[in-house]
Amino acid sequence: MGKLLVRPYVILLLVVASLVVLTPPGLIEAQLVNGFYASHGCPKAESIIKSAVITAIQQNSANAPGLLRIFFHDCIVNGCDASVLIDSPSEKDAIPNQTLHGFAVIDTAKAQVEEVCPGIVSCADIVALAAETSVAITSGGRVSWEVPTGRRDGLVSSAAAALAAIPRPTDTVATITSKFAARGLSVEQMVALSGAHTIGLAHCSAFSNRLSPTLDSTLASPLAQSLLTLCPSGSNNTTNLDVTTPTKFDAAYFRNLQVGLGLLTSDAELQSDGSTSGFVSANTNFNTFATNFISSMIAMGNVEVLTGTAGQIRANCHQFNS
Ligand code: HEM
Ligand SMILES: *[C@@H]1O[C@H](CO)[C@@H](O)[C@H](O)[C@H]1NC(C)=O
Ligand SMILES: *[C@@H]1O[C@H](CO)[C@@H](O)[C@H](O)[C@H]1NC(C)=O
Ligand SMILES: CC(=O)N[C@H]1CO[C@H](CO)[C@@H](O)[C@@H]1O
Repeated sequence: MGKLLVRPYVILLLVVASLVVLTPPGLIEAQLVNGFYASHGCPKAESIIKSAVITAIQQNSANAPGLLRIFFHDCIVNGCDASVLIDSPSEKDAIPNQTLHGFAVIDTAKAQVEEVCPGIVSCADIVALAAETSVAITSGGRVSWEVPTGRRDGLVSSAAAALAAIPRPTDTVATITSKFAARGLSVEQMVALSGAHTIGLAHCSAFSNRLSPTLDSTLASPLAQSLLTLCPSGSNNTTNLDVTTPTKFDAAYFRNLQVGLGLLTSDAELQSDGSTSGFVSANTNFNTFATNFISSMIAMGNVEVLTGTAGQIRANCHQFNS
């Protein structure tokens, strides 16, 4: 009787033991956790970074969309490893990077954590935390979440890789879907993440393809007329990605798409393409969008992260440690 009871435990123990032995240490460690720095030498890291980002957004509200976009460009190229922050020659040389901004906010936050706990907090985690704070502020606290942390900084940054991986505003839904799929992100997640365009600006060059040589007939007429005035050929003007509530993180972006008020081709096509229009419709509900956006940001934040002893903790976010 006793033997019969013991046996399954013995088998289970053997199975568990062999799994532990056979799993490479890298795989056991390769996971982000909520509040990593609380138990890894910098309990104040998250609060320091959060207040640095809040201060920067209060000083210049354009920092919120700037920081959110930096996180996307970081993760979509070679994973979330702060490769986007490296100075030229680097990803910054790629054309889509030329309008990125908000790097100084990352530097300020990094300087403040370095003062309290030098060499502990990665630039990649600062980028991820800053994106969340930007969303929390612009949503009036309605969209916020615990950001899994423990990323380390990468050792490569390539303009060619950035050019290949970052979706273009003129890409088709199929191309954009495959660029997200290459990072393990689904079409549903891609649509939710595109909702980031509920805040921020685009330059005329990002949507001039919709104005000339022929006017895109899916663009609502009053918007088309104002964009034609805003964007004479060669113009460096900018306009809001969300034409109705440009500074509020809300679901208006998706409602805009349904009535021809998407700004970029890549926005407008989410509505006209049958593989994405259902997700656009679902995300017009704020609570649905908030839930989808949060889970998709966490998924994007996990793309090809370096953890454990991989990579390094950069001393200066702009440069690899020498
Ligand atoms: C789905 C494919 C995407 C394409 C083709 C795309 C493309 C663009 C383009 C062309 C701009 C305008 C840049 C400029 O002219 O200055 C822009 C801005 C922006 N993008 Fe995206 N994007 C995409 C997805 C995302 C994602 C997933 C996020 C974040 C989760 C994001 C966040 C932003 C933000 C916040 C801005 C405004 C930046 C600012 O105001 O400085 N985008 N995007
Ligand atoms: C910028 O936009 C304004 C309209 O808001 C337009 O009158 C002006 O010509 C544009 N400037 C440039 C340099 O494109
Ligand atoms: C376009 O505008 C940006 C920001 O307003 C500025 O930094 C950049 O130098 C301008 N580029 C040109 C070609 O005018
Ligand atoms: C923001 C940023 O770093 N932009 C860079 C993009 O690439 C060009 C060309 O190398 C640089 O001049 C910009 O500084």
